[in-house]
Amino acid sequence: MTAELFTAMRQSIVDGEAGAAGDLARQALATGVSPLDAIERGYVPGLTAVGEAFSAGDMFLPDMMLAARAMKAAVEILEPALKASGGQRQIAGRVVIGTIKGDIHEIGKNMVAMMLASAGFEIHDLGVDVPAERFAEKAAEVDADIVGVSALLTTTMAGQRNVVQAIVAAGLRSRVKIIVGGAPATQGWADEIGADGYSEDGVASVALARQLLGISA
Ligand code: B12
Repeated sequence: MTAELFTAMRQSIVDGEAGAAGDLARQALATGVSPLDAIERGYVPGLTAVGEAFSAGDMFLPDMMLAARAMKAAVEILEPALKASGGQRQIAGRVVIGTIKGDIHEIGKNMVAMMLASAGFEIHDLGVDVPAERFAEKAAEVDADIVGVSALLTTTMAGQRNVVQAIVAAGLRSRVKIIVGGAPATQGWADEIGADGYSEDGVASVALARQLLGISA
């Protein structure tokens, strides 16, 4: 039963069991469950639960680290299938993406990068803890169409504004679209800092990137 599989996936993240998370990912692939469904309906709810338990003081940093490790183990197994499901290989546009300085959360950023890659975008992933100027430098170097900035902390999201400013300062603003995301970001925040868009997950990021570049679906 798929519902049971999703419940087990969620639990493997809550328990921080990388082995179990990986086994369930293999099981999903073997039984034809879509890798995207496995991530979004199975594993991500586990991370959400861990975040809530952390806020409530019922879980601690080591638990969150184990949960993240289990998530990575699952994503590693699902990634090839996720990428293969993308189909067409024509380059839809070049994207520079990274997590802003001071912030090392990478799971969501990696998922957005993966989804964009599977939709045909060329991805230049700067990793985590990336200074604002680095986004602008890389955008100039690869002639990026889109710069994506992830921030998961209320204390680091201000850095997304710095990226907008760095791109303006580099004289690139008219040819680069800037998108932001991460749990604290909203459309209102994107508007406030002068970004071109916000999206809440990987699938919506693909739609947003296509829309900004005028590519019909
Ligand atoms: C896993 C995790 C960690 C792991 C990260 C491991 C890793 N390699 O990434 C570790 C253990 C390292 C960690 C550390 C910390 N964490 Co933490 N962490 C989380 C947790 C549980 C899950 C995050 C996650 O991966 N979610 C799953 C992904 C798929 O979702 P997502 O990241 O939101 O991404 C999606 C969208 O946001 C969007 N998106 C994301 N990026 C982008 C970018 C673009 C361009 C676009 C368009 C869209 C987009 O699409 C993604 C895919 O659907 C969250 C809780 C939560 N519910 O968010 C806390 C959470 C983010 N952490 C928190 C905190 C406090 C910390 C620490 C400060 C704890 C500490 N005391 O040290 C440190 C900070 C370290 C640092 N300097 O960055 C708080 C933040 C509170 C706040 N409001 O600021 C949270 C919310 C937990 C909580 N409820 O208190 N954490």
